[in-house]
This record gives sequence, C-alpha cells and structure tokens, in this order.
Amino acid sequence: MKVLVTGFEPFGGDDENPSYEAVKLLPEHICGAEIVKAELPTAFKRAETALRERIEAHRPDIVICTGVAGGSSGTRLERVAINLRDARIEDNDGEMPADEQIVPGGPAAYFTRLPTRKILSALTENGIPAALSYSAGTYVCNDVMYTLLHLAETEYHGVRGGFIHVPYSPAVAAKKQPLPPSLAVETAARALKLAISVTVAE
Ligand code: PCA
Repeated sequence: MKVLVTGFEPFGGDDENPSYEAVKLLPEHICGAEIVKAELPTAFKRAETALRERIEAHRPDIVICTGVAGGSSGTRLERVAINLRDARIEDNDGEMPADEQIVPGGPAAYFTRLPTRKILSALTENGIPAALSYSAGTYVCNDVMYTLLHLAETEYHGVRGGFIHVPYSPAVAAKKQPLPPSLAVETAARALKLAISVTVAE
C-alpha cells in the first residue's frame, strides 16, 4: 500500500509552513505502507497541477493533504470541500480569485474519504487536541481537498483521501500578536502518523 502525504510551502509572509514541517518528520513506512511526501505550492493553479502530477506518478492508495489553519487550537479533520475559490489574500503567484468555482459545473461539495471520526478518537485517546471540521475554508487548502476528491470521483477510482489542518507551530505563532494558539510540529506529525495508521488499518 502506498500513501501520498502532502504539506504546503510557506505563504502570507510566514517563514515556515508547519504542515510540511510535520510531513517531513514522518517515517518512510507506517503500518507497512510506503509513505511518499510532497510539498505543494501555495498557489491555486500550481497546487492543483502538482497534486495531479504526484497522484499520476505514484498511484497512491491513500492521499492525505495537510495545510496550516492559523488560529486553530488543534488539528482539524476536514469533512467537506466546497466548489468555491474565494481568497482573502493573494496566493504565492499573486492570484486572488473571488466567487469562482473550482470545477465549473461540478458538484457543490465532496465529503472526505477518510474515516475522520475514527481518526478523531485515535488522536484524542493519545492526548492530541483534535476536532471534526465542516469547513476547510475557501483558499488553497479547500481547493486542493476538492480537487483531490474530484479526481478520486472521476479518474482515480478507489483512492481514499482527505484533508487535515494543523495549527501554527510555536515558531510561527511566536512572531504574531495577538498571540495565536500553536502546536509543536512533533505533535502535529504524531497526529498525521495516527491518521495514516487508522486509514491504512480500515
Ligand atoms: N493553509 C492555507 C493554504 C496553504 C496552507 O497551508 C489554507 O488553509 O487554505
């Protein structure tokens, strides 16, 4: 079994993106599954292309995409992606789409293909703050989640996947005022490892 795990590059003036920092800490194998890591650009168009290329190149059984959700106090297990781009800030290519569909005429939303409730139990039993989330926003993370689930629906049948948001790392949070909540990158990595274990075991 092969698992593609993605994080994002920094954006919005931050020095690091804790999502990819956490992905980098994952081992090469989890529960016998091979882990393939990728850093996606925080740019609408290039992120979609990069995700598709990685899926085509590696043909993973499971895809878990991750990103940072500034202000979040725990890991957020995203359950829904909506067909909307509505950026609050420019992406890393200077694009700031508003009121646009990701897939013109596509379904309004896709539900995650990850066992989010089981993952939630695993995380909270292991002392990691986590919650189910019903909005991945309308920026690049929601875009990537929607694109992933659209690909799983239309081209890569049988692929399981979804999206997990992690909080700021202490290093990123420390540079902001008012001080936002943060989670150690090592803990975020532990959360991702548990999420992968639960999904592989399903
Ligand atoms: N978080 C942003 C995009 C990249 C990232 O790590 C988001 O939540 O949309």
